[in-house]
Amino acid sequence: MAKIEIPPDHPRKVSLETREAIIEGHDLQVVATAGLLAHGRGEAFDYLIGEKTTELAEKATRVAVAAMLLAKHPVISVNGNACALVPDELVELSELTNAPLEVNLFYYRKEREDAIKDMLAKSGMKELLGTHDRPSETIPELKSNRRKVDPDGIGAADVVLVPLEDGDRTQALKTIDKYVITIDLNPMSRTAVYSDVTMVDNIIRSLPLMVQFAKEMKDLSEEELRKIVDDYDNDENLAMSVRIIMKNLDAIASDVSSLRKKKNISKVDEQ
Ligand code: PTJ
Repeated sequence: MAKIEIPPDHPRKVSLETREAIIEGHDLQVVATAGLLAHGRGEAFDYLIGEKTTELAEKATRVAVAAMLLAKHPVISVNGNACALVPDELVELSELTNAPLEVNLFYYRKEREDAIKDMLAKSGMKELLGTHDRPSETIPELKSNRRKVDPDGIGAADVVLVPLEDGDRTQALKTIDKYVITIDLNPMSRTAVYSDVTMVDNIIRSLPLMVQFAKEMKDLSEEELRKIVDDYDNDENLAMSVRIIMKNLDAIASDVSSLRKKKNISKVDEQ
């Protein structure tokens, strides 16, 4: 399918380009069809959060990186959406934090696993755990395809980064005592609530920020990293994220003139 050209001055350029990356990923079988729906839900929450990294999300990102740097065996779980949107950053973060990449799909098909492996290889990935030709073990608490994990990866991990997850798996990973870090634009999702650290941010912003922080923080002492993690409260982070959404909605509802202005601007755009 031909990629559409988005004019450089289009007011929704970033959002449309991200959508194109997901569609292209779907054409390549990297993204599941349900991944298109998941992306749409993410877009809606991103709109509500203001389509930017909030101070809260920035703090959570710092905590997430500190936990990965402190971990004995961190692992980054990769699904179709994450791979399609930030393949380069997944590989870079994996190298910076010594966290292997493990493919773990809800809608498993071998063609998808192969397509994800190819896309990550193009971004410089050397090894992918969790593939069908590797040994596997199961998370007994889980019934979906995600129950299969790599014994050298998630099976042995103390800290797992699970971006854009479904709630069941985060809960299951918690019951087997993993420290779970996630990226989820919906602060009310089960994944967001059950995780130890939730970056309420778009993965297209949070992964590059994780890479930047991993570079900046890699020489911090264990004590300094531990303090960053210990001072953090994820429930507070989620409650405040919901408040940001309410504040944004309240600002729109109380400013009728800005809505009228927006409407007039769109009329001019259409001419
Ligand atoms: O590739 P697979 O087969 O493993 O399937 C991946 C999906 C994403 C389809 C699967 O994990 C799934 O169904 O996820 P859910 O239950 O739809 O949850 C995805 C969550 O990610 C939702 O809470 C969305 O709001 C959120 N989300 C979607 N896009 C983004 C996002 N959060 C951050 N950045 C995004 N770009």
